[in-house]
Amino acid sequence: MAEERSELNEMNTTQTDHEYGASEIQVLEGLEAVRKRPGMYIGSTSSSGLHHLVYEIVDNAIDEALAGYCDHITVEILEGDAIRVTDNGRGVPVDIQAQTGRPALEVVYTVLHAGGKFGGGGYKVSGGLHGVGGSVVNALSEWMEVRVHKNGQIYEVKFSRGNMTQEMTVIGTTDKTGTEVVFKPDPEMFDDTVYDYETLHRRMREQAFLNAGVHIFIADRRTGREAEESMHYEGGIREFVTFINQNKTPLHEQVIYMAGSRDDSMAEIAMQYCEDSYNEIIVSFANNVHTPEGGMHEEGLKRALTNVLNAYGKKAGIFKGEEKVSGDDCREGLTCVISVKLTEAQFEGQTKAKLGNSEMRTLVNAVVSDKLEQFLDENPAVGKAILEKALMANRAREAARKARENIRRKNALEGSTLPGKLSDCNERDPALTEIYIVEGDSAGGSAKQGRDSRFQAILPLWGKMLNVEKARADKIYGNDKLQPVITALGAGLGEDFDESKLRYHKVIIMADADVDGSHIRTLLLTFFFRFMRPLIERGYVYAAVPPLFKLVRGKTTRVAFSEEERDAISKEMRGGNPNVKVDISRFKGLGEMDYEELWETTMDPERRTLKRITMEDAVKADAIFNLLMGEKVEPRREYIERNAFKAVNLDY
Ligand code: TSJ
Repeated sequence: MAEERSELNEMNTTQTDHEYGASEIQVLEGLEAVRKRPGMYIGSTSSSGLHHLVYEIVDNAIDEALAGYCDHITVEILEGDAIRVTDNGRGVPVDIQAQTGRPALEVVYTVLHAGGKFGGGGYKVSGGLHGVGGSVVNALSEWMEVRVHKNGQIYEVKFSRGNMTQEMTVIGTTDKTGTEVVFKPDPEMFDDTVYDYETLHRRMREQAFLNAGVHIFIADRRTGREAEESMHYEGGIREFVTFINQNKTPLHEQVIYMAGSRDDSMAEIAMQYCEDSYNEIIVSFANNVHTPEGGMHEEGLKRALTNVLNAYGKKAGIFKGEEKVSGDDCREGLTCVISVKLTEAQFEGQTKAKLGNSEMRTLVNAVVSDKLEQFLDENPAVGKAILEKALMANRAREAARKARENIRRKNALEGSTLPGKLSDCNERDPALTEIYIVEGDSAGGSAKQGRDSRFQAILPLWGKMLNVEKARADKIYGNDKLQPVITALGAGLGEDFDESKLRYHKVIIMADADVDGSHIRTLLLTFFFRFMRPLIERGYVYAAVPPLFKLVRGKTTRVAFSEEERDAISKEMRGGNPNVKVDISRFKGLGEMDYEELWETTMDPERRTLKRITMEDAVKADAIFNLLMGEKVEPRREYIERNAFKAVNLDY
């Protein structure tokens, strides 16, 4: 029977007059569709899609935890970049389903959207971006094995590229219950099949914060990369806030926690202000899915926060006369995590990362209005500190506006002069021009010599950049490191940003693949994200991708952008003869390349690679920046050192 089924899975779809039932044809079409258009199911076939496979599987275990049957989840990266996910839940059901006549365990992996269709007892709230499950991962895996511990027995089923290669078989006995899934992503379906431990670790930590009490263990078992981490937070999103604020000084010790529910939905909010931050960090989730573009739950929070703080300022006699504070004032220095759970989440926006359900605005607004007022009444010292901070923000914003007006007036009188360090290009049409923002003096020199001055401008940056976190808009306006960037781009910043004045339609960050380079990239991206966001939203910002290796054989020189490419080129240059000598060296930085090399590998539009910066990249940079820019210096150093190498690909 197993063989017949795999034959069925491979048969041509036109062959319909067959002895198998219609439901099985459905099975075939389902998984073929996934392999034909994988992007529809997992977003993309890049690294992000590859990691998405793991989230899809883990989401099932999280569902089991939310249903109250599981409290330990293990995620392992195995040798060869296979993934194993194990939980101690009830185990996927193994009984025969009436509709298909097959064990549920087989159906889960062969029918699209089969997950959650049976049983029906669980409260299904978790779910990946696209709400698909084990069958999609199965379809995109070179092989996959599932073992279920249940009823004292171990059941096993195996697949290859979505086709069942071993039907459900009892392979032993057990005294435990749970589900184990092992899969190897199909190299035919993905650009790259190497997993990044930090990416998975970050996501699992997030899930551990969002699902208080669940133990999540993650391990990298690949030789030379061994790592592991155990995560478990009884405090849930309260501890998430503490984690985000770890390098900052809280304005009040206790994290404010608010929760409430209505019908089938619930909302939890945790927040804390920091005295040494002027930045707003709101991290929101719907059904455990991150919503970096915000949405209705964030709107509910903002509305309630502004109303409650204004009412309290008046009531507690903190405001003088007609004083009041704006929404922005109320969020300066705020770190807030919102998590809502609802039955039919609607994800909207460009990246489907924005929550559209308006009932969540009502719910979060109600919870915060009610609980925050109560908290402030019970903790007047905290109330006073928060209101005073908001008032300070209000005054600073006034001062900043005046400073901006002064500068505008000055510019109108004198005409704005371009920065002295800028080597501008000849072309004037922004659609045809690009600017390289280059780290370091020597690299700046080579870039200037190597460029095509008809359309490429160079702006070198050096020295430590301003700590954007601590600086308000007024300080940034006058800062001598960022000022040249602002004037060279010519479009202003903040509320005054005017895209039509942008002087270059490609803004290219060119920095080394080392710690300092990643620092500069993070700073610039964070700066653009906070003060020139349309620049990123409209796709004007790029990262240059300099090569990592240089290979020389006699008079022939080639470069490689990765270790894999280096090895391939080296083999090619030797032409199969191991005795041929190819000299391989590593570029330690941009400064080591002469101007011709820099032009050929990194700047020539015909030959270079540019990576367009997405909002997702910028959001990540912003988050890293927050982590890096706290008061305490040591954790920051360690963090940069640990991640410096990865920052090469902006893969934070
Ligand atoms: F993705 C997946 F399907 F492969 C998968 C599912 C992967 C992993 C790691 C875990 C799971 C999973 C599924 N863990 N626990 C469950 N539970 C059920 O499927 C289940 C068990 C019992 C009942 C019941 O009503 O008795 C219902 C369900 C949905």
